[in-house]
Amino acid sequence: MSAPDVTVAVTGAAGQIAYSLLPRLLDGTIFGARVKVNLHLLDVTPALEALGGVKLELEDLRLPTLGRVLTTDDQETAFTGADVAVMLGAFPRKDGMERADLLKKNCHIFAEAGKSLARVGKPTCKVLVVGNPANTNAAILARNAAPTIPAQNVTALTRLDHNRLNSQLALRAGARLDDVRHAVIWGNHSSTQFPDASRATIAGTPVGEALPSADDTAWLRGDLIACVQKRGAAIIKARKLSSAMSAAKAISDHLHDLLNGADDWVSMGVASDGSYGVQPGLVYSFPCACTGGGAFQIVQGLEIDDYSRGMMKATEDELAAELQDALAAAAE
Ligand code: NAX
Repeated sequence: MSAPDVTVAVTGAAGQIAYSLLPRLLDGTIFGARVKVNLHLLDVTPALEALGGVKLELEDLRLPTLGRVLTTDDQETAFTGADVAVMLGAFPRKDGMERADLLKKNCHIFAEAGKSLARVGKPTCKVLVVGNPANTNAAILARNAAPTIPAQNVTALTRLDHNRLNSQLALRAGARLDDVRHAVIWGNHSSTQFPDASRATIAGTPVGEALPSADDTAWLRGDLIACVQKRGAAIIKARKLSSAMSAAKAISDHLHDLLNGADDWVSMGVASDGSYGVQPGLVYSFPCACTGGGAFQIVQGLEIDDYSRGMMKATEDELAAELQDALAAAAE
């Protein structure tokens, strides 16, 4: 018996992350080697010609997992029948643009996307928001996609930050990457995020014992956090473009674990249910345990010290202000 097809909608599909992501959606890792993946590729009208070129390249990959490829500038066409929607398309921040203007533009885009999903989306569709400001865009989308799409089906990408944190710990300790566990991101995908290595283990050893020197201790609470918080800016400075290859890998990791389960905590921006005192309604990055099929739980019962509480609150406050500004913009 052949495996059923899966349909993935990708918005912003003519952009640079999509160019690295699309082959990953077809490599069998996320959906299985025998599953055909139908791609619904959405971009704005002026990008349709470039998107047509992407479609030609997808055919030239000669991958047996490639199903139907549809290119469109119409959201409802893209979202119809989608099992997964990866939301890359967002208004980019331009020189001289105020943060409030960016929130306003994107609030409109993600509100409209949510409404389209509510009209034509499958209630089981898993929506991953990547376009920035990712957490707040996800919160806006979720409000507008309800009740068709439950809020827990809408997540925001903080896996890139998570991967950055885990890689830096492995590099410092000279350890294998899969020996690093329980290092997570709290809060916003922005420079206020809290990369938290306090519960990390490296090959089963608590991080404080694996990295025991005074230099290591200072690094764990200082340069490590700053490095992860500012990594995106460092890449833009060097490449004159934002992260794309690593973002595509992180999206693939996020979808893999959400759909297939994971044996370690992962970081995902998810609708707060009040866990750890975080205001419900915000999409906040928590340590999550994924059990497959899109199911996950926010890891409960972690002890939070005063330092961590302060870091978690600062990023929560930023998210609360972003959501308030976005909602005010939407009401204008
Ligand atoms: P690009 O500018 O290369 O591509 C964006 C694409 O979206 C363009 O083709 C554009 O035409 C399209 N687009 C714009 N408005 C649209 C709309 N209303 N509907 C459909 N398509 C639309 O950006 P890229 O580097 O691919 O990044 C995509 C988004 O990911 C950006 O918002 C970026 O800031 C964000 N990122 C988020 C990350 C995260 O961890 N959450 C990390 C990587 C990245 O910075």
